[in-house]
Parts: sequence; structure tokens; C-alpha cells
Amino acid sequence: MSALTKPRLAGVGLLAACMTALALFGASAVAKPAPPKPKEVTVNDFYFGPSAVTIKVEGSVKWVWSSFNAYPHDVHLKSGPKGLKKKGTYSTKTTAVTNARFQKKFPTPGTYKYICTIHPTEMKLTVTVKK
Ligand SMILES: [Cu+2]
Repeated sequence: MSALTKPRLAGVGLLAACMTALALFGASAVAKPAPPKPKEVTVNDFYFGPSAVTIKVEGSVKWVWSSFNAYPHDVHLKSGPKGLKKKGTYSTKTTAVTNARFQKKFPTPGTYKYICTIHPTEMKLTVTVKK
């Protein structure tokens, strides 16, 4: 009798393990990953904080002007990957002192060098977009 029940019990155990594995796999396959949050860069008198950020392709950078600023700043793309499309959309159109935001999505991998055109030697930022 024990010779008959033992393999059966082992079979049930194996089945349970398989179903657990399926349930776990199914859950992870169905759950959508949350869209990546934009990396935030503050625009200050007279620096970008931080001065370098790394994001994944399709990720975004959000620039936030500090409320303590007394001087105007902009966000200007000095150089980006070769053949970058819609290059104009990577820079702000105007300057701002405070209470400004600028968000940009990066669908093209590469290195993006940013400056503030009013303080080009002090304010520099590198955005690295990984594949
Ligand atoms: Cu500036």
C-alpha cells in the first residue's frame, strides 16, 4: 500500500510546484512595468543639479527651476547624437528665473551636452541615454 501511495503523493507535490511556478510566471508576465519616472534636474544660480544624469531610451528628464533663483536661466542642447531629429525640441525657447519646468523625452540613445546660454561656462549638464 505504501508503495502505491508514495509515488502518488510525490506526483501531487510536483503538480503543486508546477502550478505555483505557473502562477508566479503568469503574474509577472501580465503585470505591466510602471512607466519610468522622469529624472529631475534642478536649474539653479548657477548650476544644474546634478550635473550628469543617465536614463534609458524613452526615458525623460524634467528640469525644475529653483524658487531661490535671482537670475534667468535656460536649458539649451549644445550637442547631441549625430542625425538627431527635432533637435529644437530639446531646448527651452525662453529663459526663466523661477517657477518654470521643462520636460523632454529621449527616444535616441547617445550623449547630450547641455548648457545655459546665459552662463555657458558655469552651467553644464550631461544627459546619457542608454539603449
Ligand atoms: Cu544660467
